[in-house]
Amino acid sequence: MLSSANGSRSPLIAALAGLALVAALALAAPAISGTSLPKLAKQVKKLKKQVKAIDQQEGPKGDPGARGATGAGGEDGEAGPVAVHYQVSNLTTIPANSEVPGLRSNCPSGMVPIGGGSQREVGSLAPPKRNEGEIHSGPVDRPVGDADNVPDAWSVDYANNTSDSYNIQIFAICVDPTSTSMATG
Ligand SMILES: [Ca+2]
Repeated sequence: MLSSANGSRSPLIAALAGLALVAALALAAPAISGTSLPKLAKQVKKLKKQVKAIDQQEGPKGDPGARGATGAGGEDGEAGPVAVHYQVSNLTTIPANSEVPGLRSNCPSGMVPIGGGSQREVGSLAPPKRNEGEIHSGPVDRPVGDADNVPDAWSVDYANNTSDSYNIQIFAICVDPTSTSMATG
């Protein structure tokens, strides 16, 4: 430690200064015996050496520095595969001149619908007429207010204002999501 090194150094410097003074006086005053000068010079030299050694002493290791700033985020990884599943309901008959609400196609457990709709049975009356079709089509949470509060099925309300009955199917395009969330407003 610097302070303790300085603490050890101070008395030595004081001694060195004292010896230097005595040596100077000895040189200036012939009354002081000349035979003591080499001895004094030797002591001064020795003390100088000790002072130098103290100066060269390494202090104790300092405290660790503050932690550096967080580095930039890494690049995004490649997109993983997306599991897509088409769920098609059984055929439902839409009677002539009727409206049928709540036709559904339910995604497999754990999957969520990202699209859907209705399709007429292949080979049934075609082409579709203007006065028939979906009144409403969209994702629904079934049962309403379940634990995840995220849609599980595709729902269609269908109207057939023609004089013919025919069959339709509801389809849902389902995916296995990495995460889901729901917000309103
Ligand atoms: Ca749900």
